[in-house]
Amino acid sequence: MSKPPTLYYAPDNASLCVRLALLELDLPFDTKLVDRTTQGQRDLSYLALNPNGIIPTLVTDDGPIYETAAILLWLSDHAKGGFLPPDMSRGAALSWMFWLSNTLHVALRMWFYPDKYISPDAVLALNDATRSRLADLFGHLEVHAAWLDSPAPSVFSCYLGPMARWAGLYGPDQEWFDLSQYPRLTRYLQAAETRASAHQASRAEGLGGTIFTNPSKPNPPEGSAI
Ligand SMILES: N[C@@H](CCC(=O)N[C@@H](CS)C(=O)NCC(=O)O)C(=O)O
Repeated sequence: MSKPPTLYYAPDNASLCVRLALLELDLPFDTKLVDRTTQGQRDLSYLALNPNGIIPTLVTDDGPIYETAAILLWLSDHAKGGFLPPDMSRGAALSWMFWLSNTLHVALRMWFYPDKYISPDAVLALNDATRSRLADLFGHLEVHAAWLDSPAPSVFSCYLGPMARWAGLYGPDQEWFDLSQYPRLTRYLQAAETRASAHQASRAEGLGGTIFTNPSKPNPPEGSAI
């Protein structure tokens, strides 16, 4: 990367995953706020970078990159030594990355934006189904993700930390998520939130302390959250 990339972000949005990775990899980068209070993600200038109209986008020497998982993998590909968990095969890494993106993140989006998935009269039923689906998915992770036992930062800690954070903070029911049910995940998140990258991201986006294990609503210096 010859020119520092620019992260189009909004506080506590999926751009947080990318910010954490850039900080963890100690890469210089610029930021541009996408102001969600004015639907900045729908501005023509932003749509020219990311026609999906969602956050994040990372503008790089390779052009604009969108989709959190794609950006994280791209950063890993360009980092010296990569940014995958140690001793993990490329195949296993791709499997888990797609699971985080295609399965867990999609279920969270259904929790946050049910109206994008179903007609208004069926939203309550979808919320009930999604709550139980999310509990199953966090349970699946707890049992099957052996990489949770390795505290080394990676694309996974940068992606999963914010997703665990949001599970308890946003959506129609903010009491349901009980991290204590998942001791392996708890230890993993505790290690991730004590890293300098988490403190720096917290300062930049007003996230408070214990940003993954006991999060509070953000108080961002600018912009708005989900
Ligand atoms: N699959 C996308 C999802 C990103 C996403 O959900 N972004 C949210 C913020 S956390 C967003 O832009 N929401 C605004 C909207 O949907 O209009 C990715 O991984 O980048």
